[in-house]
Amino acid sequence: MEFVDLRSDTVTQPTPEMREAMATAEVGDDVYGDDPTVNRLEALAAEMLGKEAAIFVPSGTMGNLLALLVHCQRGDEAIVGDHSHIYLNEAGGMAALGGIQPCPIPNRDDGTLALEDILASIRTEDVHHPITRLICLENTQNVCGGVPLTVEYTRRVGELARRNNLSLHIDGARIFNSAVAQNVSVKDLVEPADSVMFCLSKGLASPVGSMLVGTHKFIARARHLRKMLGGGMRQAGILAAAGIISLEQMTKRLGEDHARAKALADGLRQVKGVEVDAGSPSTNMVYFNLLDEVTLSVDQIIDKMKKRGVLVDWAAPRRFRLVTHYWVDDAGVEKAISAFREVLG
Ligand code: TLP
Repeated sequence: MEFVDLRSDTVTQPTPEMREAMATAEVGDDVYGDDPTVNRLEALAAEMLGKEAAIFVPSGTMGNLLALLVHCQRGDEAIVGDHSHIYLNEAGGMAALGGIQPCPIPNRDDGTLALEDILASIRTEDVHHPITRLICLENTQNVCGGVPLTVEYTRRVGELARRNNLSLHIDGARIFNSAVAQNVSVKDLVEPADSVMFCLSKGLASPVGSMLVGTHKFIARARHLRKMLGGGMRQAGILAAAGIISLEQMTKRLGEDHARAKALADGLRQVKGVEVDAGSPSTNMVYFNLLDEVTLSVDQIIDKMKKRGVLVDWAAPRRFRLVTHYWVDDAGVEKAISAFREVLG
C-alpha cells in the first residue's frame, strides 16, 4: 500500500534529483576541511542566513547542543521556552553534556516568550546565582502549532539580549517555513541572533543534516566541539549534495506545503469529533484535539488510519499533529480527510 505519511516532515525521502546529486557528488575528507561539496553547502548556508560562517552537522539536536556549548560554560543558565524542543525533546543534552542549567519560561500561544518574563528571569550578580548567558527562541515554534515568530519580535528580543550582555540563539529547525509564511527574508528573521540552527532534513527534504551558523569564531569553536561529540564526518559531501538542493530549490516551494496544510485543516473542520486549533495552520502543521464524544483512543485511531494508508502520530493523549511536506500531494490530503471521516464518523 502507498502511505500518506503525515507524522512529521522529518520523514521526507530525498527527491530523485537529490539521489542523482548524491551519487555523483565530488567529495573529500571533511575533517581535513577538503570536501568541496560540504564547503559549498556551508558557504551557501552562511550567505543565505546573512552570517559569517556555517557548519554542517548530523542533526538539529547536535546543532542546538553545539550552540549551547559554545555560548555557555558549565553552571551557566540558558533561558528557554517551556514548550521548546531544546527543553523538551533533546534528551536533556544541555544539562547532561554541557552542565548548563535550563531556565524554562512559558511559551505563549503565539510561540513567543514574554519580554517581561525574559527580563525577570535574568539572574542578578550574586554569589548564589548561576550566570545567565543565553536566550533561545524557536522559529517556527513546533509545539505551539508550528507558529512563526516575527522579525519585529525577534528584534526586540535581540535588543533585550544585547542590553543585558546575553547571546541569542534561534532553533530555526523550520526557519524557512517561517520566512515563507510571513513573506519576509530569512536574513531579516535571524539578523538579531548570534547563532541559528536550521534543518535540511525536514521540509527541505534532505535525508540527513542540519546547519549551524554564526561568526567565524563561533563556528571554529563549534567545529572543535563537533569533533569532540563524534560528529566529524568524512566524505560528507554525499549528504551535503542533497543539502545544496534543499537550499537552492526546496526553500522556494514550502508555500505549497502550507497551502496543503490549510486544505487539510479545512477538511478536518468538517469531520465529526475533531476540533482543529483556532487559527491552525500557520505553516505546515495542523494540530487538533479529539472531542469527548470520540471513544476511540489515539492509538486505536492511529491503527485504523494506518489500515487506510495514512500514517499519523499523536501529540498528546487526545491530540494529533499532522505535518505536510514535499511527499504529500493534493490527493494525499483528500485521502487523509476521508480516512479520518471513516474512522471517526
Ligand atoms: N522535531 C521532530 C521531533 O523531534 C519532535 C519533529 O517531528 O518535529 N528543533 C525543532 C523545533 C524540532 O522540531 C526538531 C525535530 C529538532 C530541533 C531536532 O532535529 P533533529 O531531529 O534533526 O535532531
